[in-house]
Amino acid sequence: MKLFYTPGACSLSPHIVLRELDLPFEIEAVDLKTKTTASGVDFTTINPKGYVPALQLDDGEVLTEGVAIVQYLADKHAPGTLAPASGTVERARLNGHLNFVSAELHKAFSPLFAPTLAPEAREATLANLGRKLDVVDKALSDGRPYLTGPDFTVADAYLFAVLSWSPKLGVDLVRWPRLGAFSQRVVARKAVQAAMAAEGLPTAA
Ligand SMILES: N[C@@H](CCC(=O)N[C@@H](CS)C(=O)NCC(=O)O)C(=O)O
Repeated sequence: MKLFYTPGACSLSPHIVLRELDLPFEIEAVDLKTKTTASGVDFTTINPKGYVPALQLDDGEVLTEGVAIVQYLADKHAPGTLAPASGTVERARLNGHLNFVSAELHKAFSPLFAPTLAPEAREATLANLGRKLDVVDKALSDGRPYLTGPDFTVADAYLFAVLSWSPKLGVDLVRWPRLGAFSQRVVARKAVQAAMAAEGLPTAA
């Protein structure tokens, strides 16, 4: 398998999952500006949508969409470990978290990546993002270490990847101490350290 990724992007989520599952895989970086892979291939020939992550399977099949990739990996390689069994209420809850991180939280961060964001637009973006952060912060209440309870799941890998953008984008997580503690907890995991090191990222949460 080969994961197409960009350092520190949302592709960090499947990267963490591949390492949590201790699977054999390669990684290849993608320049998102030029849409070119490190080996010089036009990335849009691999993922016509032009974004990471993309996972190329050993038979050449390419999977896209982070939430689909992480569920495929968990279900195929360690059923019931990083994702509860399909058809259970627990799995439906996990899907709810994955969908919230993808459709709500990830996309609430996105405008902040624009190099020129007017101050009023930034303020509105931060207010919207704050409401989404309130939701995940609440999900971690009652001493719950991870989104679905005591066990790390694929949703935590994705939440961690998205939260890791906060310092760079000037989002201070001090208002959400549970999210800061969550990031510290996740970054301490061996697989997360290995994924971040492989992407050339600093491992301080
Ligand atoms: N719906 C996609 C979104 C992926 C996405 O937003 N990727 C970003 C990096 S975090 C990207 O590659 N952006 C470059 C672009 O869209 O041109 C998924 O969840 O996999």
